[in-house]
Amino acid sequence: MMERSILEADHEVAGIIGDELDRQQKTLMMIPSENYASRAVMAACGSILTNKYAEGYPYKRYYNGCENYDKLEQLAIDRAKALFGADHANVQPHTGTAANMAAYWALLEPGDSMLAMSVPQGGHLTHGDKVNFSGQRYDCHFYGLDPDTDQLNYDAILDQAKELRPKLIIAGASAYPRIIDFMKFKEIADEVGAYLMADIAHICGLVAAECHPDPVPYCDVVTSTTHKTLRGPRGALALCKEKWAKALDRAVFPGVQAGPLMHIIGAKAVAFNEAQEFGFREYQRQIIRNAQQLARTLQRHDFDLVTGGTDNHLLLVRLTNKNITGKVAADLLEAAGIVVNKNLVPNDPLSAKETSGIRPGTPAITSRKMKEAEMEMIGDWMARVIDNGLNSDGSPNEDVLGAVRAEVEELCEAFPIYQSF
Ligand code: DSN
Repeated sequence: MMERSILEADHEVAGIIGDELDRQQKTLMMIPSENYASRAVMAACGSILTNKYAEGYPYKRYYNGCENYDKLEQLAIDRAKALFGADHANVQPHTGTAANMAAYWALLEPGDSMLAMSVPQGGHLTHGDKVNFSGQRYDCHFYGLDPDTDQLNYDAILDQAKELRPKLIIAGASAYPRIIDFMKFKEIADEVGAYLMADIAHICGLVAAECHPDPVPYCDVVTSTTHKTLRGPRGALALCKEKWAKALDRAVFPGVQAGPLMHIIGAKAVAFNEAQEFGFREYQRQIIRNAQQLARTLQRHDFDLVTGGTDNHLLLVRLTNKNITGKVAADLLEAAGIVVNKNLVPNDPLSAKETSGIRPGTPAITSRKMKEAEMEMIGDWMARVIDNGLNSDGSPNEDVLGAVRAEVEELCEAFPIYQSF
């Protein structure tokens, strides 16, 4: 039984994986929080490291037989610290949510106040939204964007912070196309005596490659996922100043999690190493150049970009002038082989299920080695689909969608992924 391949052991699951490989190969993955992990990262994820319990931390485990896991986790920790220049790293959080939960657990008591960006303005569910544990366990308040610029207004955030005197300020977003100035956030936090945390899940690779200002010198804790721009395995990490090291470690284990996923920690170590390799910085720069080219192309087709462009890996497109919802646009684009997600735009009159916007991003297509010329083609196709993808009776225009899909597949074939699979 142990020696059978997945094809021999389970043709149903193997079949679905095969179909998914086909989908990933033949479509443009433009959800900005997704990426293609390397074969080396996936080799660690799919390795015998999955077979072991290793509760505790390196050289302080609750299980026997951990000698290799101690070395592995210490390697991942050392690589994370070196990559981000952090005093301390915890590489065990299974998800960004767990990392954030542990950060709050380390810094706050239940009922303490925090100030973060609201979800409708581009923040994240785990930054205090009322439907999330964070909003239920803590006293959460929100800053938004400047109504004139749709960008962070640090003076307004300072005024709000002075009024609220929160114990924690969170900097970080999941749908914000501009630079986040962590130094300004630190000034605000210092002025009101708050702790500062940054959640850099989206921009982690950009930060590691010095293509985005670095939060580490300014923050008490920095959390991130590892699978977005960083291109590692699906998982997370938390970095902190030395003074928080013990509290953070205790918060992750035994506070929030029990057994660590050692195969994923192995894959994180691989990813941290890849992020130090020659080529990673250029990859991150190209992500940004591609996003900016896509922005220019879409603007040529009269698309309204929130903030008028992008400094990072994603665009937020307000579709109001195109008379189409984010949901319908994303579904039409998917039918044409371009996979983006619908997204709320600032002050969106529609619900999160419909939305007035989409949030395309370039990390995964840049991993395929696509560049500015391809971004122009993709921008043209997006315009064709959104401008002409519906018939006058509201049904999908199969001719337009089919024609674009054929061109998308041709492009994907020219930029293959996982060729040896
Ligand atoms: N789901 C992630 C994103 O797409 O931004 C954030 O958790």
